[in-house]
Amino acid sequence: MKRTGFSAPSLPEETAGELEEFCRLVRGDIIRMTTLAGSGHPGGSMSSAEIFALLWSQANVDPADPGMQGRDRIIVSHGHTSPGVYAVLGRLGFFDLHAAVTTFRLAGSPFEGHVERCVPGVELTTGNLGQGVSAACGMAVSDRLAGYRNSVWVVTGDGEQQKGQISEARRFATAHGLYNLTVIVDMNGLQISGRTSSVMPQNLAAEYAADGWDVTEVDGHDLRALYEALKLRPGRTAPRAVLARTVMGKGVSFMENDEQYHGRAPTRDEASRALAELGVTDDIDALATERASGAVSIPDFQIRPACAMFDLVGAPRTYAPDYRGDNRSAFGAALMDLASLNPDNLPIVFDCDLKGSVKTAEFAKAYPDHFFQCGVMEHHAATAAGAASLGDRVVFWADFGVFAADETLNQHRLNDINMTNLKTVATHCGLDVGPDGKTHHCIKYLALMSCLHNNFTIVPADPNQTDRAIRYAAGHPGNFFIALGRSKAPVITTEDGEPFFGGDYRYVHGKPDVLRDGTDVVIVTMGSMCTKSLEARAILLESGVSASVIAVSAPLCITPTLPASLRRFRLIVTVEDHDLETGLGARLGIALAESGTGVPLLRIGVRGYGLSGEPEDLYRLQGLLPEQIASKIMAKLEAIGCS
Ligand SMILES: Cc1ncc(C[n+]2csc(CCOP(=O)(O)OP(=O)(O)O)c2C)c(N)n1
Repeated sequence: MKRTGFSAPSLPEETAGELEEFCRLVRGDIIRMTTLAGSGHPGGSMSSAEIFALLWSQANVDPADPGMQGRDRIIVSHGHTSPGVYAVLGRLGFFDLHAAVTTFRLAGSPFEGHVERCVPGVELTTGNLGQGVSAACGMAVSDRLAGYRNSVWVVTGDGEQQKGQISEARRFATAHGLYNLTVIVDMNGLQISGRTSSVMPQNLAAEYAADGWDVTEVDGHDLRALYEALKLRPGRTAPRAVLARTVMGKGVSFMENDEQYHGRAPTRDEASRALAELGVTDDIDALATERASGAVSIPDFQIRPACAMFDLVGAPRTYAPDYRGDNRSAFGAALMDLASLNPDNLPIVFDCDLKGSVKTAEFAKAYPDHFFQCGVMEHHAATAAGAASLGDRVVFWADFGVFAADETLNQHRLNDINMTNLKTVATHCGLDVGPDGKTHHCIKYLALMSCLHNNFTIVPADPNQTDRAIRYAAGHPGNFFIALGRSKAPVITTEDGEPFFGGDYRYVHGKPDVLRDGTDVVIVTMGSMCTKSLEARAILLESGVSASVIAVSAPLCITPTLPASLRRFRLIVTVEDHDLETGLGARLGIALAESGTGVPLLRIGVRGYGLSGEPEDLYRLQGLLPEQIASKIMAKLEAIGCS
């Protein structure tokens, strides 16, 4: 089939004929796949068939080299239409179609119920609706900065358009001039609960136009008309929305316009009738036998984790003991160092209207082309920044903790599943935020980040460790979440008065740092509580109690060596500016129980929501000041008969 790259003035007639036949077969594949699996989403797959077929057959993509540099990006946001996607990709030679048909939704198969990024030709795993347009924006951003002159295509459902994040993405695309972006909405008019117009009325043409997009309406089953709507138009001055009128279940009379086929597979009998209507051979029984035999061949597709990183992260800065600054400023300074060390491969930075507070303002001023203002659109920012990191770039997103974690967990989760490479810098974590009050106290970020499987969470203790942690994240692949406070963070020193995390100290993820050694009690702590714990240690010493203080910068990465090293103490204490039930103490408690340490544990942390007030006052209310920590430890020692 001839590939035009959408640059021919019209779809060549021969190709149009071939594609019509192609779509008939694709519909047969969708029926066979879903009936064999006994589940899936045939209705939307069949309404999107022409859109998928036209995009993957005509766009600048190569089945023999799906990861080709500078390729067009095709993102399927309504990921439940995976049968349609797999049928089109298989038929175009991205992989063996037979494997997709026989193993769709079979445990162990990469052909999962929603599109998966490990499958050749699929740019992004999707399924939780509403994120594809944001992801497309992120890819458009990183591809533009890489100098590619490609197109970015997104296909979405019309019910999906109800999701608010899509309106965020629309505004971002216009604001940042992403004119190579085309969103194609499969307007089949149905969703799970019936007609889209009655589930939630919407005027998509007006909404897209209001946000500055070019809007075209077209018959989504007419390949020639669809091509005309999608073809390249040099000199575009707006992103483009193509509202494609389609029919759910298109091609099979009894499935057409019936919402039950949104998410129900045809029965065996229905499948026979459907295949007969389509003129496709009914081989389902033979395929079912093959599927049940356990002898089906399952392709071993592996997801390619995004892995851009800087070789040059530079010499760390050392902040002297008398330095009075906050960790977020240390982040801003390290970011500027990284940028000046990598002028040809600058980091990309996303912001949500907080650049002054999160200390990316200097970067924004120096490198405006690499700085992406998202306004108050955190859901969009999280997805777009994650997707931008799939484009071989080091990407930072800095925001307040409550927005960088609590507000956007779902987006982080999709990034995590896609194995993106996003460095999220969450400032304003903990009660340390102070007077803004409880809505702004991010006190459960460890609980939230522990929902992810491929994430590195770092809680630096002071500006020196922050500097090194930022450089570490920029020099290592993977999603990072770096939790910083708001207040000035004293430089932590050795007993000799030298910066503890200065000089030759290098950040190693998961390695606890023994700030002070002692014999009776060990205080395991993190972030802003390191200083408070050191002060508590001094108070304890006056009462004759010798305490170790250990800083755990990676509280979600507690290795067995830590509990083993704590056996020698009479009491283990955790101190954290974080929710007591879900933080460091809880994590360490599990590790201690699993290792059979048998040493009593005292957890000190935040209980419930904080109030509005100066951090020191909020800490006092929660019993987190040094003298309070010390007296809780003394009381506990007495209770366990160790005073
Ligand atoms: C965030 C999110 N909410 C809910 C769902 C469950 N869900 C899956 S498909 C769907 C309806 C989508 O309708 P539409 O986009 O029109 O797709 P179509 O019915 O045409 O396939 C819903 C609510 C989901 N996958 N993601």
